Amino acid sequence: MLGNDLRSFLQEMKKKHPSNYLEIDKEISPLYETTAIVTKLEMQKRTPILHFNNVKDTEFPVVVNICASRTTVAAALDVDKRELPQKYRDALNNLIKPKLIEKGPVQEVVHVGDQVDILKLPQMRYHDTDGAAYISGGIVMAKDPDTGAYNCSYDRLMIKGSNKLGIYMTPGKHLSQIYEKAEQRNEPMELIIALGNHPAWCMGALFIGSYATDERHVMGGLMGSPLEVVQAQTVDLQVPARSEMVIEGEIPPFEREEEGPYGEFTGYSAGQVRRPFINVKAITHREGAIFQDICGGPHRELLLMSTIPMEPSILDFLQKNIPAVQSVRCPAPFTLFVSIKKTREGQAKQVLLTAFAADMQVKHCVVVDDDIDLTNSQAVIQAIATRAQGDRDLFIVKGVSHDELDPSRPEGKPISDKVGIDATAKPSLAIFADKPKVPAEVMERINLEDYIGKDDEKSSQKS
Ligand SMILES: Cc1cc2nc3c(=O)[nH]c(=O)nc-3n(C[C@H](O)[C@H](O)[C@H](O)COP(=O)(O)O)c2cc1C
Ligand SMILES: [Mn+2]
Repeated sequence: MLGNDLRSFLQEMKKKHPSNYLEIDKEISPLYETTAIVTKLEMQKRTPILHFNNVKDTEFPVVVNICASRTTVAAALDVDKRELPQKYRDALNNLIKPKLIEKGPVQEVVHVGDQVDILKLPQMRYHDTDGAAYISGGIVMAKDPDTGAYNCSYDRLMIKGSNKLGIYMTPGKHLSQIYEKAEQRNEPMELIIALGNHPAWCMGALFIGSYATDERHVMGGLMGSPLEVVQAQTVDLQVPARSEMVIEGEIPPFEREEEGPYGEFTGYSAGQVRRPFINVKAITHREGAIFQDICGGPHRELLLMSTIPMEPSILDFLQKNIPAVQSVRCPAPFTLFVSIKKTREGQAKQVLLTAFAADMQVKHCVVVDDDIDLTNSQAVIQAIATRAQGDRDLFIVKGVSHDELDPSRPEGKPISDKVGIDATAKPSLAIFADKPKVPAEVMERINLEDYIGKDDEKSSQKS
């Protein structure tokens, strides 16, 4: 692992991968300006870590794009980017519990009660439709009131005042399930928000899978050593000892306030709705804390943070059930491609049903044979065109519980139709229509240079 917390990781990146790490001393406003820089770089297909040393109206420097490139995340975990999915699967099969220690740097500075002031943190606004400044780069941790098992997730936090945050918990996801249990007991749900985390912790927090799995164990698995934690100051929870900053608080039961609007990963703005909110009880941080931010909306970091953990988790789940599954890819929100080495009739439909069970976010799923390269979306579309028939190979399950952020959902209902497409060759790839090819002997014999000369700029021009 590169470094053992965010700041040591950044130091190592500066030394070893300077082209992927830009430090900016010029003053920048948190009002849309960092998003403008991220957006302009994305237009050039660049996603370096950006470390803004001088952010208007706050003492805290801001880092964004910590997980915005596979190369950076792979470097953080000390693997090549091609080994990243396997590294994640290995972690899932080697979970490591956190280790409670006495003291941690995250509590070098402690603000409790009246000293709490969220308005002193960077007030990040990403897009013109955002209704307020938001904190979007924090890992929210809470525990099940029955079992004590922790859950980790990223949840957008709307700054509502010096000690109050709005929160968006997707109905059906684990944090909302814990909150429902707290409400059934008429109790507040305590939580902590860890900000400024090593990429291994970020990736672990986003594990997709069973409610019972404590994502901190996945973080341990990714690091190959336990996540160190200390006791929080004001709530009965543990906090990561080496995070840059922690916010502690609780969500009262049954109370609601307006939250939103907010530009989301779908590329659309989610509207204002009455939702639960957090009363903040403490903010603790390291000396010279770095504020980690993730650009809200459809930016590279958010997409990658979701897909890097999602693909190996779904692949692991599918292969444990159906070994014929070869690989998976999430090319866009709510969309999954799966490739299989088909061994039985109807197997692709079995894979589709299993994929819908693997994660609530899977809305459209396409299964192809393993001769199709899933990183080539054009090849998948071609397989649908040439190997599928709508009547035989497409099925729809209507009205399934789904992410309410899908702007095409029926008005006011967090449901969606699940669409499965079996785009495998029938009855099997081996006896499907012949694929024309130039005979191997001719391919070998013909030397391109003998006919068209050296591959200069003119001859390689794309049509
Ligand atoms: C940057 C980022 C922001 C996110 N914001 C939210 C959010 O506001 N609300 C939410 O429910 N999920 C959000 N998610 C998705 C969840 O964090 C993610 O699905 C997580 O794995 C859910 O945890 P669970 O499986 O334990 O329920 C976000 C993800 C990322 C990467
Ligand atoms: Mn969970």
